[in-house]
Amino acid sequence: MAATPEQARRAAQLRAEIERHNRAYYELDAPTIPDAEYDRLFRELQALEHEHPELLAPDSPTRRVGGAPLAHFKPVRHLVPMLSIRTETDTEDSGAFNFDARVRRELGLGDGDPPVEYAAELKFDGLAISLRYENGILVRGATRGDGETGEDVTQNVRTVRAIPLRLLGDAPALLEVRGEIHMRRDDFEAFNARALAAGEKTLVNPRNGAAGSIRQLDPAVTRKRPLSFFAYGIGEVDGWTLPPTHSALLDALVDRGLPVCVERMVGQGAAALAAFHRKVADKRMSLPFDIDGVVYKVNSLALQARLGFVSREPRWAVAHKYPAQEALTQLIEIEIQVGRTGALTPVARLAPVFVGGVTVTNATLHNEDEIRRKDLRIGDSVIVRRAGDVIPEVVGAVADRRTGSEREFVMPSRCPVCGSHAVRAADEAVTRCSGGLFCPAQRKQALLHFASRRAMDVEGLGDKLVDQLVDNAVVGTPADLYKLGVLALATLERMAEKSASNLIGAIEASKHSTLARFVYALGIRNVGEKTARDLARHFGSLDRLMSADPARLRQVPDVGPIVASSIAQFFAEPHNREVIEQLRAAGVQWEEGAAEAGVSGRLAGRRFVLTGTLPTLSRDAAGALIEAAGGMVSGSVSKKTDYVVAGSEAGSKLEKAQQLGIRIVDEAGLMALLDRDDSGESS
Ligand code: 5U1
Repeated sequence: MAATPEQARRAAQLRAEIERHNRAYYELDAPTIPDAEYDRLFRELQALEHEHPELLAPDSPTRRVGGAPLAHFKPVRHLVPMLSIRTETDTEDSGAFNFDARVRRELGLGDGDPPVEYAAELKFDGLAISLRYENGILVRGATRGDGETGEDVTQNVRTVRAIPLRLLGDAPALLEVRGEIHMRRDDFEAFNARALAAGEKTLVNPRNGAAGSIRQLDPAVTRKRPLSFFAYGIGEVDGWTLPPTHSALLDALVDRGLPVCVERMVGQGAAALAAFHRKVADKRMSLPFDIDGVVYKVNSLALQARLGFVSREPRWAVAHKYPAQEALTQLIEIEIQVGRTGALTPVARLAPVFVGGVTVTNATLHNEDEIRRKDLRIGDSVIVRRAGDVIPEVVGAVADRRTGSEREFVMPSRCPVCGSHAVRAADEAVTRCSGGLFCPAQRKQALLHFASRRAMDVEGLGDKLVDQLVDNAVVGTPADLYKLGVLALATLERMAEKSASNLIGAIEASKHSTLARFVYALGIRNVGEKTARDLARHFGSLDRLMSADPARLRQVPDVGPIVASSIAQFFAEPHNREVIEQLRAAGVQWEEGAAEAGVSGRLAGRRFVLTGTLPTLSRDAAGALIEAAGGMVSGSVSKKTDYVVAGSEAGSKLEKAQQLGIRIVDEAGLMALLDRDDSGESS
């Protein structure tokens, strides 16, 4: 059934409204309706067109979905060539002055003549495109190609919502609009975040994102890419009297609904251009899209015609570039840096490359997941980016350049500084050195924390002194503090004898502490003051705490799996245990108590060793029962052992217990002990 006039009117109204929203979004950067409402209008139009195909106008926004994939792009001849632009790389003002001098010479202007009027714009970092509008309708989109012949990318161009499918107002018979397709940085980041979450390939940078998207044979792929567009010139025109200046031409394009960037100006002479170059340089980083320079153009179209071209470059325009923000170099090695907190950070060692105005030789790679995500291999050709004052970043690898000799990066299992185990918590991206008390990279941090007021409270041991003590190799670990003498301190800069003896006094005083403070002072990751207090209260003794496995640690209120494994890893590291032993040997002490559960527990303070297979209880279950009653379970038999619980096939531990005359019980005996404490010896 044919559409009613009312339906035809509604379709036209929807087309206009949807395109108005597109313009508001892409030209003015000011969305006028929520996405859901936009989608509702779009679906309404789609339904009308589906029911009445005669309503499907060539400029309908529903055509933005594109057609079937192509086998290849058809060539398109540009009757008005798409020219390239001469580049001034001189980063100083001279770029503008050189250009002005050339223009004045070509125009035969002398010193007494008035300044030339120029238009200045941004040079977008994207892909040049030519859009052909016939009687106001977009009929073709073409890439620049070699300037004479480009590729027909109409299907893809139609999917770009920033490009109007129909011009506003009275349309010339023919108007070719030239401009740049680009990708905003926020769109690029959002796209990559979504791609990452979906396990899909990410885009290397906004420019490659834009160029790669337009050259996709399947428009369905292009449609999913968030592309934007700015017009900056024209090609073939028919049926339109051109305005007298370039700036007025751009205004006329705006009137016809084309997005033109608002960052542009008209000024007289070179000084105005140089000022624009500097102003844009200052705001370059805060622009929502990448630019690689600014463009200066003689504003008068008549003067442009007089100046003409030289080897495909107009004499009336120049691009005044900024230092490149990206460069290609080689990833020579990935090394590990250990931070003050023990984080192992992979760092890219790069073949020196000039980028963003400086020579870059290193860039942080953050963590091993980041290396996997970017699929970086040692030996790769990589793109390095340095935007403004931002730390250089390795954007990605150029996989095409691989030779096969590249190596995968493997995170080391030991800290490269101290050799302690490197561990990565299940929920963390960062790998850390577990030798917090011992590792030279963490020394200063460890000492400052150890000496801090709420830890061991060594008054007078601040940043500067710790720097000196560590830098002069006077102190390595907290245990070394207790070996310090006035003489060693007096060798330090600005250390008077009085302050030295005050410090020695403070160190001496700190020997008498509490278990909670000491545990906190160890600087175990995820163990703050409260957790340290809870641990001290629960275990009552450092030995009990040090021998507790994660399951046992989790019995402490508020200690979850992450904290428990931090603690267990810390005490599992022999380097840390050594320093703790040295601290105790130096006289650091506190009053120990019974384990919390053991206050009323029958096995408080008793040491057990489990060996062999018990008839009903697993080792873990038996251990948990002992510990719940305040006892301790250790792995080896010594004179300090009170009981050995032996099951079937008990081996050397049982023999040793017999040799040492330690009481041996079986499972039934253990159960009796749990009831009666002191009895239950097996015969
Ligand atoms: N803004 C702007 N970019 N851009 C690039 N204008 C402009 N003009 C160009 C190019 C290649 O060429 C014309 C000067 C022909």
